Amino acid sequence: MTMHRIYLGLGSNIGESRNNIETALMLLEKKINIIKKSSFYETEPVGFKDQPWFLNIVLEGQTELNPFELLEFTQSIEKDMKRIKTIINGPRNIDVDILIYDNLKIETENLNIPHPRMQERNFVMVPLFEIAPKMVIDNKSIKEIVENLKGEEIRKVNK
Ligand code: PH2
Ligand code: MG
Ligand code: MG
Repeated sequence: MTMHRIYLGLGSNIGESRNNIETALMLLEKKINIIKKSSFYETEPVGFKDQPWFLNIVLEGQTELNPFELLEFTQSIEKDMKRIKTIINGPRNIDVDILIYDNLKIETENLNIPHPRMQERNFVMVPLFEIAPKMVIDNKSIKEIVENLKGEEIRKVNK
């Protein structure tokens, strides 16, 4: 019964985004022991620009699920929440992404860990830095990665 250390990123920009993320957190707790949660952040859309800003958070958790079971679980939550998704990088009511799973590297068609684009994304790296300021990713300190981010705007929500 080994516990695995995971980091997930959650996002929403359709409907009541705050409620959507809170609902997803509640559902995730069925199989994930949530250890840390970042603040909520309002974030400028990345990729497809002509859409509302997102609300994003990152969490650290522990789970017994293997990576593929975890993917199935996170996707079942998106399905249960009747995920509305239009185009790639477009608007969605809920998105749950696996960022990190132990020190594992996985490259398959459906699952890539660590999340391949996370290092460039303010909406992932800034909340991740908040909850894991000592983290090292690809031999770089997260502090260094965050200090060198360009790009999209991100604002911490004060509540
Ligand atoms: N998710 C995407 C594409 N673009 N932009 C922001 N700000 N936040 C997101 O969560 C996000 C995005 C694809 O999942
Ligand atoms: Mg995503
Ligand atoms: Mg996703």
